[in-house]
Amino acid sequence: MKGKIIKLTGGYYYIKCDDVIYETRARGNFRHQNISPIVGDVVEFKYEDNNLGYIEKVYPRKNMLTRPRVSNVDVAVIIVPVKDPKYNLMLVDKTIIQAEYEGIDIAVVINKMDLDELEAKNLYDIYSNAGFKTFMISATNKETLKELKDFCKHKTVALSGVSAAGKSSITSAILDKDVQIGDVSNKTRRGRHTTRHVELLYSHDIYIFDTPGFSSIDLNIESEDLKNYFREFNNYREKCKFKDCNHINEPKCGVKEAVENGDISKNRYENYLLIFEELKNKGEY
Ligand SMILES: Nc1nc2c(ncn2[C@@H]2O[C@H](COP(=O)(O)OP(=O)(O)OP(=O)(O)O)[C@@H](O)[C@H]2O)c(=O)[nH]1
Ligand SMILES: [Mg+2]
Ligand SMILES: [Zn+2]
Repeated sequence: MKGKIIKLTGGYYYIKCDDVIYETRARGNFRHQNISPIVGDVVEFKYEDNNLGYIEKVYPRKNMLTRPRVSNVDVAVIIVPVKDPKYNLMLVDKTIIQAEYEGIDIAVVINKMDLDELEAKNLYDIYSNAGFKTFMISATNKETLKELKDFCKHKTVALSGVSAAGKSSITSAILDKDVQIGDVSNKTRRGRHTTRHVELLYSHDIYIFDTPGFSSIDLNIESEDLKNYFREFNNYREKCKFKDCNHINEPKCGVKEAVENGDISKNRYENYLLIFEELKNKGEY
């Protein structure tokens, strides 16, 4: 039988085939093939009554993300909370880089706009000016979700963001489903890591990967390649004097000029510099 893995917990894979969910295990020999099935994979599996099923084969993946660990994604949607917890744009930019690297479409969702509208608009401007499809919403207010819901139609959407960014709230509101939602610690203003496993949830025409929050991401790219994953640089790099300009210390740099003119967000550019240093130092060890 052929189906799609929608959940993985405790060594069991839950596979959706038509409208039935089968509980299965991966066969041991997957280890030798250096492939382990992940949520989102389309697989071939055997299932006999009263017996646990087995996954026999993983079909080729269209793409995959490492954080969150999912495959066959149409769009990576990065959830950025305005407040409670405060956004972490370094993490947002790294998540974007990973998706750019994998060639996956990206959208940015500024959530919890009810908590600080001015700040929400500020964040919205950074990411929409950089060239991303950007939404400004309150997951707790359905009225603000219409546009995002329309965008998700007929797609498989992978949500990511820190704990309490609102991933499960958004999943629940868009799919009209009960999903476990956490809260924010009074003391630290951070989330409690309520969602523990990746799960692919769906209604008839939308698939959403609800995923656990994460607060760090390890990029496996060369510092010299980093500039290719900041899409807004593309509009200005022709003005750079050097063809292989990294837009850092080089003279006559179109990107730096655009930052000074306010055409490229300072915030994004500063994160570029920090991530570049990080990748360079990593390469040296
Ligand atoms: N004020 C406000 N609170 C929100 C909004 N969206 C989510 N929350 C609250 O934020 C808290 C965390 O929401 P979740 O949906 O559980 O967050 P999550 O991203 O799934 O978190 P993890 O599963 O821990 O990664 C809950 O108390 C939500 O009610 C919003 O737009 N406005
Ligand atoms: Mg959650
Ligand atoms: Zn340059």
